[in-house]
Amino acid sequence: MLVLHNMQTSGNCYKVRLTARQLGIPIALKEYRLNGGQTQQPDFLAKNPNALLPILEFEDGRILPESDAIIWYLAEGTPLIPESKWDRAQVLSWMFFEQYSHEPYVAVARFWLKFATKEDLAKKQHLVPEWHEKGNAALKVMNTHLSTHDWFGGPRYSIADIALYGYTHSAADGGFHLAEYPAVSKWLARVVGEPGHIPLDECW
Ligand SMILES: N[C@@H](CCC(=O)N[C@@H](CS)C(=O)NCC(=O)O)C(=O)O
Repeated sequence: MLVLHNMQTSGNCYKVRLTARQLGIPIALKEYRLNGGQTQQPDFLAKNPNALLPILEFEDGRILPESDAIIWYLAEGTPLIPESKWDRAQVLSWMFFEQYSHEPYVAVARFWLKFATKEDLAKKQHLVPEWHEKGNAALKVMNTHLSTHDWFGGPRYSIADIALYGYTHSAADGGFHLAEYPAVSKWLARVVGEPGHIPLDECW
């Protein structure tokens, strides 16, 4: 069976759990503690020298890192990746946007503001305004797109929506005000209404 090396609070790991659940793909979880230091240990570094979760481990020992690559792998050949060449490119375009323009600010602000100790946050406090400025810019781009589209990767719900949902739904934890983005708020509700949706904290 596939094994997801997972941290329950991580939106990047949640993307994989959500995709697997909606596709009915059985996966086992190996759980890591937040701030537990396990990703720095030699046994983990042998699996992912980049020291990050999630990773997907195959029965033959192959390892796939990077949340968006993992959900692409799981969703290949399913309705969660559109068939048309243009729509597939749209899915990738939004997934790259998520990794470059959204996650580094929206997810990082959430991590430091919600999960870090006061002492650790104090060392990063000077970065909070930049995280908020760039995170809000990403939310504005999403809101503009969603003002004229229901979904990100073409005419249907896809892994582009899952990739962006991973941290957008919990953006308030990072000090973002989703009420300022009404089209994003409506899209979040549409995502929750998709068959097989599970919340981030759902036990496996
Ligand atoms: N681009 C990577 C980012 C992964 C990432 O930032 N993972 C964090 C958790 S969300 C992590 O493993 N941090 C190290 C740790 O917590 O030990 C992805 O999308 O998978």
